[in-house]
Amino acid sequence: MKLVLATRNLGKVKELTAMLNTDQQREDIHILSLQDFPDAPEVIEDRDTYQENAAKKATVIADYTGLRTLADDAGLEVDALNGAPGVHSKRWAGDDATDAVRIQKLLEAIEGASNRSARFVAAIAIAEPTTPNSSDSVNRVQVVVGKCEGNITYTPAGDSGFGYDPIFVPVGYEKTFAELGDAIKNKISHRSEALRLALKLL
Ligand code: ITT
Repeated sequence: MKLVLATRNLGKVKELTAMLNTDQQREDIHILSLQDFPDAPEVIEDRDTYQENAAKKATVIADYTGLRTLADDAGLEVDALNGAPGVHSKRWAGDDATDAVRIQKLLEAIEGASNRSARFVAAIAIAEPTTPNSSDSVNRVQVVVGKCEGNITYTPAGDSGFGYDPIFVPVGYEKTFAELGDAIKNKISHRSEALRLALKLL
């Protein structure tokens, strides 16, 4: 079965591929990514929820490729910021911000906060392409959600993973995702929980 990963985030491609190949042992799935479709349209993430953004990305790319497509929309919810940056995690610090800039802005925003609890949330959508004679768009996309609770550190540590991984310590651990490395992150992360649920749909 062919499955397109509708993401331009290479950190996500790496994690999803590793989880599908090793942890979930889905050798039956032939993984393609947007690198295989360089002219695929850019999908604007303008919805209010992770679920809606993931569904939008998956359906647009499924229709473009004509193949079953998986999309992931994720974010970090910080309690001291009432859940921000949340669904706006990518653009929160400006369109062209780097991971380092996003991290710095977050650490400054919660400087002095005693409650540093937070969670990663990931929605994964799986969409089927529209078939020429079908008007049934109701059931062609399914969405699941995974979460991972943790706390924000005072300084970044570690260099594996991507995004906010250097400042997020998952509950039950004393190191950041970026220090713990891919093998542990891929077992306990928001994305791994969502992927486990998503694979039940395939
Ligand atoms: P695609 O839409 O192309 O998939 P993206 O980078 O725009 O990639 P998201 O909108 O889903 O991805 O994620 C928004 C940001 O949230 C992302 O750029 C990271 O900074 C952060 N993020 C998401 N998942 C993360 C993870 O597992 N670890 C650390 N940061 C993460």
